[in-house]
Amino acid sequence: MPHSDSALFDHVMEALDAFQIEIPSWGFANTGTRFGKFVQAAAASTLEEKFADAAEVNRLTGVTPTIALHVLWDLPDGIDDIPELKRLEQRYGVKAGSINPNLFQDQEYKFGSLCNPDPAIRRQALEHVLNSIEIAKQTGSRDISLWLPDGSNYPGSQSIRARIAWLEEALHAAHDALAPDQRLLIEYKPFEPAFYHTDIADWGMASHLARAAGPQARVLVDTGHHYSAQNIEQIVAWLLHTGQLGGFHFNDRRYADDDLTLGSIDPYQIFRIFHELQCAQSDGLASAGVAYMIDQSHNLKGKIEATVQTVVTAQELWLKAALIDREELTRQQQSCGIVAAEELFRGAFWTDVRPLAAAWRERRGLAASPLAALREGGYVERIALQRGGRASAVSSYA
Ligand code: AFD
Ligand code: MN
Ligand code: MN
Repeated sequence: MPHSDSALFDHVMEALDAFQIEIPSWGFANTGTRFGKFVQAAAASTLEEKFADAAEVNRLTGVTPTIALHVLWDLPDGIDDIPELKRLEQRYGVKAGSINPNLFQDQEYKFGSLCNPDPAIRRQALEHVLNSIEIAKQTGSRDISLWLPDGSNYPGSQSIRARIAWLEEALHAAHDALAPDQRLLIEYKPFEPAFYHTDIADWGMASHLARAAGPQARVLVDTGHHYSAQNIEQIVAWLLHTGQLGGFHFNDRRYADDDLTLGSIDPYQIFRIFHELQCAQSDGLASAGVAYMIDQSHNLKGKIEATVQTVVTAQELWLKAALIDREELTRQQQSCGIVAAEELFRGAFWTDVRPLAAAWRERRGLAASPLAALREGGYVERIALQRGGRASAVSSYA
């Protein structure tokens, strides 16, 4: 950790230069909970509107050049939609990022997709994943981000081990279809929509499945997919150590997979995760390929405001982690200086980095406060009018 002010300032600038994060197309559209949704006048409903919103976030923040796409929602005609996608990339200066297959909404998947007892449905689900991989080849996307909702609701209603075997077979077939530079990111989630067992419920299951699938498979850590007592940064450290960390879906949670905006409930946890990542980077561990992605659906907040807020928070927490004096921390860890070590964490975490982040932005010709610039620019009001003020909208700035 440099100690002169100028060296520290350069260190901080470099830390923020190194940080980019991907935004989800579904974060701009009307979504909700299983109890319904509150529509917003400014919500995006076409792929072009999602690209326009993503471009506005990138214009303001400067660190979100890619947008995660959901195959059925964004590219319903599959590769036939690619020419339009390429036009939107050109027009809005944002590129397609990770490709997300959808194995959770078709009626055939009621008893599972890749883990369905019916081999015909398993085949249908695998075909969808293979199509998604083909789409990713056409969009030039490195990552296929696979979340499996499969599971069961009642004890005894399914064979857990039979489903493991089907899953190993399917993921191996999917892996074999990858291009040499592509990766299959296997996401885990303890429960929901299944409420008795979920076939990929924790990082250990995802880790095994990634190994069984092949060398281009990795584990995807969604920060909302953990029980409240779990130590996520320890999971991250293990996946970094074993070379299996593919990336993140960032969000925050109070109770379950709440998809709240990153850092809104437990910012210290994200700070600790970022510390593990930065340690790994400085130790030369191959963490450069780790995908930082946001996975949030804003049920009440204004969609674009919540996305800008999330990106700014992520930058601030990344910057806080960069302020930890890791050389001194190692010395304190070696000598079991418990309080001294913790104070290095706490000192960095409690530093108000907003002036440093503002200085970084101004050096790059960006607004010091992207959130204020969004409000002053009137973008949300304009699109609310253009998009026809659909239904009775909750205020954009609720
Ligand atoms: C839901 C799932 C999972 C998935 C996301 C996008 O819980 O996190 O990654 O939808 O498909 O949040
Ligand atoms: Mn996710
Ligand atoms: Mn989720």
